[in-house]
Amino acid sequence: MHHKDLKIKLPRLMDKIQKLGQIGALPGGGVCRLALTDEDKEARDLLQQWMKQLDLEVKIDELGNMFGIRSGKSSGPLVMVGSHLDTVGTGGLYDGSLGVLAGLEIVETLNEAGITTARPFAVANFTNEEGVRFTPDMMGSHAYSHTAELENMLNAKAVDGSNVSIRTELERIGYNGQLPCGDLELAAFLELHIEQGPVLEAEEIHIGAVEMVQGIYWTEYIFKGVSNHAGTTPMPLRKDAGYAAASTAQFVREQVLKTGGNQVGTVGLIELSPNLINVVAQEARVIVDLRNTDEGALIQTQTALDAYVQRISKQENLSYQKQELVRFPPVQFDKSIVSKIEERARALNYSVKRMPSGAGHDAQMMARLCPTAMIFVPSVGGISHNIKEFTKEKDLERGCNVLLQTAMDLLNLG
Ligand code: HGY
Ligand code: MN
Ligand code: MN
Repeated sequence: MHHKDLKIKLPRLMDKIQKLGQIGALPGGGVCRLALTDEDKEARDLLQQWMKQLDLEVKIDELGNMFGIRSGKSSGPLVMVGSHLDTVGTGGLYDGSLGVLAGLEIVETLNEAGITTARPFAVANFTNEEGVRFTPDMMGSHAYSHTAELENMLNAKAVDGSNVSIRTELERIGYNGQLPCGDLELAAFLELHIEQGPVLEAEEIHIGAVEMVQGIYWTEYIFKGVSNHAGTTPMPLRKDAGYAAASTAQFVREQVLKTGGNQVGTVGLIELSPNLINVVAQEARVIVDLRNTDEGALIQTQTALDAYVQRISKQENLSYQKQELVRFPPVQFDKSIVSKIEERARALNYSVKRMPSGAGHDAQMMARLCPTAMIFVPSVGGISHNIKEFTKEKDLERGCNVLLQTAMDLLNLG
């Protein structure tokens, strides 16, 4: 059978999505599987079980990245598909999970068809893609692609100030593997992912052939003032860290709108201390997420923000600390694979459009290592990082079929 007639089995894929979605399930729907928590361990254990049932060789590397390997006729560089099983605290069933489970579905489809591919095939689950419990995000693929020092990643401390690190949590859940990080030689990497934005749905297009991922900057500022009585302290005498944090969030919005174009900016985390109604905050922690497809404009926006933080600190008689948590430049995907995705989508009579990714993904790290590209499927209402995240089954099927066809093209080069 020529691989163009191969199709995945949607009920089998949906069954895995539903089963995995029970791990870390939130009472009102959605999931919470923060990196290296018990819920992440449970999901990893289930993935290992599925990989072994499919006769994949399971390998786990020093950063807990997981790989299920299916041998090919040659033992050379392998074609890898994958994504992540960790989620944000208000996650959905599809962000990350789809890319990993679609890889397993491809293996089942090939096994059923009795196909041995020229190149070996791997399905990957990367550690801590979301970066919400430990920064930076895309951590596992970041170290895999040798763009981050493994030791620095292992020493990363939890954002919530609890005294746990990636290293101690990997040991605790038993995923501190032996495989050197980045050891598997790759011929190509593909990631199927929900769009997490409104474009495909709005334009009624089935498939996104993703050309690039925008640059991402995460910066932490900690303002230090003096806590004081909210009633008795005259305004000119206050050293109010809370005010500096709030005005920084206001500045981010104003500056982002001034930059225009594709610039976006978010202040999703503000923590005040002591965080009490009638106490002027002595300390305020703000983490700012800036993104842009245009690196020059992103740097300009970040520079303006740093200057503002300096000004407001001086004006309010505060000191402050700054930490650069993430500095990921925009990444272009492999043009020939993007064209292949377009071609395969059209051959399956799916509509397809080239587009950038607003969200960060493991593929943006892997693109520095080997020819890489991504496939998007529509998100209903453009919603993600929200328990209401939803993608229609037909769209999941389309995305998985395009992944299968594109992977087969790459697997049979040899
Ligand atoms: O931050 C991101 O875009 C990704 O979800 N980690
Ligand atoms: Mn994701
Ligand atoms: Mn995400």
